Amino acid sequence: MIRIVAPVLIVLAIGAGIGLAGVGLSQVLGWSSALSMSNSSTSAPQTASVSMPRDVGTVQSLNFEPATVTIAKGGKVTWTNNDPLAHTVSSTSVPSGAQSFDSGNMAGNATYTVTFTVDGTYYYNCAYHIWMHGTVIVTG
Ligand SMILES: [Cu+2]
Repeated sequence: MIRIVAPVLIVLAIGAGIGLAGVGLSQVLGWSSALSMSNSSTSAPQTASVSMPRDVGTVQSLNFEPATVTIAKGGKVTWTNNDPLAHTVSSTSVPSGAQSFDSGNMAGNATYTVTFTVDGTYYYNCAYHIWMHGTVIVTG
């Protein structure tokens, strides 16, 4: 019996060693992917585009698209009204020291661009349609 058990124990020991090596490898891989994730989130784009999609003036499940954008400080956001109905881009809350903004009436196909020089979170809505509201996040 002893002569049979000994090789089995050796096989188990080798298997455990490979298992430990595998855990070590996955920890290294997990660490490197965490690093690449933090790298990719450090720089926001300089520009973003937001659409008022067709029918957003009547279909309340629609909204500015995308409703939230993130840009770098000094960057620009351009809104395009792709709906036949008129809309506005009107700030409702801006960071301390930042200027409020209001596009006024935007007919179909109109565009409106704002340059953001103060970092922080800006909230805006459409003055005509209470379900239309968006957010601009400006990173420092
Ligand atoms: Cu609107």
